[in-house]
Amino acid sequence: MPNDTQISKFMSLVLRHAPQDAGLSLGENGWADFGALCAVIQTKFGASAADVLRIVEENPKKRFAVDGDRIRAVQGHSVDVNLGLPPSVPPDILFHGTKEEFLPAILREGLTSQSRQHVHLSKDVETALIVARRRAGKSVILQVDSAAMTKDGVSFFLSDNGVWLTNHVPPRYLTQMLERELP
Ligand code: HQG
Repeated sequence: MPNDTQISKFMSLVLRHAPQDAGLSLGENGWADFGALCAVIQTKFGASAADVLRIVEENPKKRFAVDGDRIRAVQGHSVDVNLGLPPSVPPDILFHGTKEEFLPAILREGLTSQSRQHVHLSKDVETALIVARRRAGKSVILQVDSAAMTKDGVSFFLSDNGVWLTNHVPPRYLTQMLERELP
């Protein structure tokens, strides 16, 4: 029986970071050939195309999208892809969950995309806390004044799974939330 989490992690690796590891390439807007990916997964994990479709469907964060004979990760890429998302107007405030150890650099340079293509922002504190808690150490939540950024002409993009993306958040738009403000 294939392990869904292992397969999902492999799909994230291939569709976001290293398509060449599976002998695949990402085409326009990050789409890859669904059949070719399934063939690799069949060999590596013994899982069928139906398993892959189920994993896409059941993925708790809806990380993947299938469209006919193609599949892509909806966000989180490190490889240079243009997802083709139109700019969207975000809620007035967005949130970013991170670790205390990154704060000095963040308050100096702002939020930068690091190894990914975008800075990832959450629509609520709860989601931002989940993002922050993926890593060990003290979690910190930053409020992002997305209304002011929008007013200043900065573009935001909404991924298909509800993550807000932008290129850079300069420090002047960031406010650290106090512990007592957190849920
Ligand atoms: C930090 C998961 C130093 C940033 C989540 C973060 C998300 C800085 C880390 C998605 C910095 C980058 C993305 C600066 C930012 N100096 N550190 N100037 N600017 N950082 O993983 O937001 O499960 O690339 O705070 O749910 O943690 O993969 O970004 O701690 O949506 O689908 O550098 O990944 O989704 O880490 O997470 P990441 P992230 P998936």
